Amino acid sequence: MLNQHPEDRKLRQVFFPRIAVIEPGDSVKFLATDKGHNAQSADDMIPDGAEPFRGRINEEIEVTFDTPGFYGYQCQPHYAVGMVGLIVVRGDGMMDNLEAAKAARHRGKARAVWGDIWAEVDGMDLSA
Ligand SMILES: [Cu+2]
Repeated sequence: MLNQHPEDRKLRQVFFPRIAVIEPGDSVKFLATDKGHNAQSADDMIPDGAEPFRGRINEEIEVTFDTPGFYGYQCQPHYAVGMVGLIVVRGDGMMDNLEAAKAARHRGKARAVWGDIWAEVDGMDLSA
């Protein structure tokens, strides 16, 4: 959770990296490197049966991901300026919620950032 992108200083309020590809059972720790941010799963952007997560501001939460699929998340205070990210958990059934996650509606700059993220995902080889 950063106030400024480490490689493009014009970009403010970012998760870096904003896409993480992991395996079932892996954990992700959201580091409060800069203050004033949180990480929480986005409504309608996690697989069926997966647990939503929600950290408090400045809280470093560690989340274990067991269900394959696409998990959108965001910083609550900076959602509208596009502070969002994606975790991809590979494995059987991982593609089941891709279209639903892509179909989630967004506002503000989050809409453009999600467009960029999905374009990046479309160009990735996610097979094992
Ligand atoms: Cu933030």
